[in-house]
Amino acid sequence: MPYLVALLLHCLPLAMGQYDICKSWVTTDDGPSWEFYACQPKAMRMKDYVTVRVDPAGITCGDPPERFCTHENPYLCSDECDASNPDLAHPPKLMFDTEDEGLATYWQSVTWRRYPEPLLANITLSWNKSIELTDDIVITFEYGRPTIMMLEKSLDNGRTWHPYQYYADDCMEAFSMPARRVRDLSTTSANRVLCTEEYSRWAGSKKEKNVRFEVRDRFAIFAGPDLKNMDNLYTRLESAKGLKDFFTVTDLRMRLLRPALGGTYVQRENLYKYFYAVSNIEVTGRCKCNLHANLCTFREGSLQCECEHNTTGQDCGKCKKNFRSRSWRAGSYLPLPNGSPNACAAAGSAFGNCECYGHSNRCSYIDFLNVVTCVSCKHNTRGQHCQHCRLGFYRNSSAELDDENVCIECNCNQIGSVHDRCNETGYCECKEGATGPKCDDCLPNYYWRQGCFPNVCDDELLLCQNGGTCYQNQRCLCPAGFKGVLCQQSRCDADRKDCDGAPGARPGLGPLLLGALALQLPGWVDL
Ligand SMILES: *[C@@H]1O[C@H](CO)[C@@H](O)[C@H](O)[C@H]1NC(C)=O
Ligand SMILES: *[C@@H]1O[C@H](CO)[C@@H](O)[C@H](O)[C@H]1NC(C)=O
Ligand SMILES: *[C@@H]1O[C@H](CO)[C@@H](O)[C@H](O)[C@H]1NC(C)=O
Ligand SMILES: *[C@@H]1O[C@H](CO)[C@@H](O)[C@H](O)[C@H]1NC(C)=O
Ligand SMILES: *[C@@H]1O[C@H](CO)[C@@H](O)[C@H](O)[C@H]1NC(C)=O
Ligand SMILES: [Ca+2]
Repeated sequence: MPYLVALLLHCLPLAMGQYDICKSWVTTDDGPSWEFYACQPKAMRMKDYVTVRVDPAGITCGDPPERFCTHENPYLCSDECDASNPDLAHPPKLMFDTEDEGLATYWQSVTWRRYPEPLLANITLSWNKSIELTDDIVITFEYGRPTIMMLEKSLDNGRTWHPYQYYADDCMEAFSMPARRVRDLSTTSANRVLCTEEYSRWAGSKKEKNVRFEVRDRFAIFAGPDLKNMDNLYTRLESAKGLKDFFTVTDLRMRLLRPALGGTYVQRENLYKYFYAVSNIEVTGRCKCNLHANLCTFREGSLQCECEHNTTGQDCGKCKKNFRSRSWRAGSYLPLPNGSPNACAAAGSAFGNCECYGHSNRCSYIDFLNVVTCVSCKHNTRGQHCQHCRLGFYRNSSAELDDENVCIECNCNQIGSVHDRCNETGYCECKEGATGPKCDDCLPNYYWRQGCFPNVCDDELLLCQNGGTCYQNQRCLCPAGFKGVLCQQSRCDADRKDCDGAPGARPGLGPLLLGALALQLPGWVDL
């Protein structure tokens, strides 16, 4: 019973119902209408929606069956793990079930029989949805907490990972970090990643089972010890850079690096008492919906915000189609107590009739032209309504005008094209000899070398004379005894000793072609 009361008190401030409605029907002087507020879903037990992965393969005990003992009973190794027997198996899902009174169910690793090779295990939790932590992460270990472990988080569904907290019985030795406590952090360091020794020391496996990531202690830096001043916390979350993101995750990973040692050094003669056993991982948080939803539902295997304010997306992270007259913005906790919805607006409704297709949040009236025009068009757009693409960009024909991808960069080849602009289908204007949409190719009879140049020779047309061969259309490789651009000139002219045996052939080309070549090759006059 005392436990239950404590739990209720514990949950109270976070369940207090701030920002829990998105809109209400109100009556004003102009008649009834909707009023909109910033809103967020309730905090939930996130372990109910998680997928788990345990690495490396073969780290879960029981295949083959294995005996183990405990630190309390090191010489009574009668406990058995057997994956093929439901009563003796310890699969990962037992970290997320509901515990019956007094009877813990747990995932268990193999024992440290490969000592001194380290006993390493990763437990990765994925939600495929960004969630905001609202309470401590609590990991419960049976048979002792690891002497070294690390918590990591991802914000992008596991593509990149960042350290979240380090845990060791000796932080300096394990991570070369000084030991710190979250309680000692200040308002400016509330999102610091630190190493703590509080949850790794041996205190008997029954007495101290939990390893925490302290969300509450961090909130308390702003909201006071009982989290009474949540307004201050919300103000800080809104204004302090990176603070909101610090409490946001899509995935968590526990890296277990060294098991409990029972308060002493590793005893090689009995390695069956070293292993990891996790009975519960409690993660409390809410779906991140950018303050545009107060409901989050589990559909098709994923959490999904039920977006209001004419927003859409898994996190309500963009405006609905036809509601993009200004750019999307997250709702704000400020001003207190109801915040700002920053709702998406229907095209044409935002600023009289100045439509900016969602590429600008501002319009301005230009007095001497008597027009209202969008200011600072984003997404490479320009124009009174941000309806054109900037120079060097062209319209994506498969995108709506209010799409962020509506303007595509021309990407004209700098050498091959006349300038960096292109026509409506993305074609650049090419210099002589260049071709292709981006002018990065050469027309036939031209070769590429920092631009397109007309071919000097061509093997097919046999332009190189006297047995010369054409090298990359750029020049003729002449046999000994001949020189000139097309090997047309006998070396005899310059050096009479070489003349013997040189074929006296003269060019066999028709006068027409020779005339053309002469035009192309101004240096070549010796016919
Ligand atoms: C655990 O994950 C980390 C990356 O976060 C990886 O470098 C390491 O190899 C993994 N360890 C195991 C035992 O799979
Ligand atoms: C993740 O969520 C998105 C959006 O709801 C969904 O399209 C996708 O299939 C999900 N992926 C997995 C692996 O569940
Ligand atoms: C969203 O659009 C609907 C019209 O489809 C409108 O009635 C409603 O007021 C809009 N909501 C907000 C928050 O702008
Ligand atoms: C054009 O717009 C569509 C729709 O938004 C998008 O899927 C596509 O990637 C865009 N094309 C380019 C080349 O950016
Ligand atoms: C753009 O230029 C290409 C190549 O010159 C041409 O085929 C295409 O029709 C042009 N598109 C438009 C819309 O003018
Ligand atoms: Ca359990």
